[in-house]
Amino acid sequence: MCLPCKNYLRLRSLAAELVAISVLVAGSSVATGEMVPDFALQDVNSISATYGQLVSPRDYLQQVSAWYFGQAGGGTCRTDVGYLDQMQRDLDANDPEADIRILGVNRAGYESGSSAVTAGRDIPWLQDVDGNHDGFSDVWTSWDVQYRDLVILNGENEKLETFSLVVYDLRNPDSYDALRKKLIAAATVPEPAGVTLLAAGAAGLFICRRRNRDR
Ligand SMILES: [Ca+2]
Repeated sequence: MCLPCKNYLRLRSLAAELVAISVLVAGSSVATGEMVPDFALQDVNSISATYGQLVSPRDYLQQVSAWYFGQAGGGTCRTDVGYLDQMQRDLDANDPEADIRILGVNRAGYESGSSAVTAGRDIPWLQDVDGNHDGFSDVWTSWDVQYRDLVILNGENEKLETFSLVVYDLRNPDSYDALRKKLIAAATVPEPAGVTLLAAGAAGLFICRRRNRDR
């Protein structure tokens, strides 16, 4: 084979390797606004409505959902799940129209602590696995999350943001309120473009007027 041909084949092989590497790197993180990778994990919380079923984020399309990543066994995780369970009850009771769902994903290797973490709490608790035996929890890897991250998704399963309970511990009422407001905001449909709401007097009447009508 001629030298230019060998060089061409070598370059083509190198390009293919670079593409493969870039796909691996891209697959290891989820950017804001990007649809999260799908999965199907078993709900191991015996008092959850989906106990024993395989649960997927695609089950929550058309709803805002929030996914907590914990390690069952420690008191911190049990405390977090307690506050998230309280948040779910709070939202269901006071803002049912928002239809927000909160779930937990337990890191592979922490299976033995699940019963303690979920005792008395009925949010789904999904058990992650290490199916490819690389030593890392599969969904934790594909969603690129850290311990105590809460990933908020919109109704298209696109990531809105990651709310870290390490930074915003829910034992602090300000953190609890901040998360609650974020979830409600995520579930609130914005006004159509070009339309404004104008307060009309003390009666609290609102008039909807097109922004450019009087221009
Ligand atoms: Ca793995």
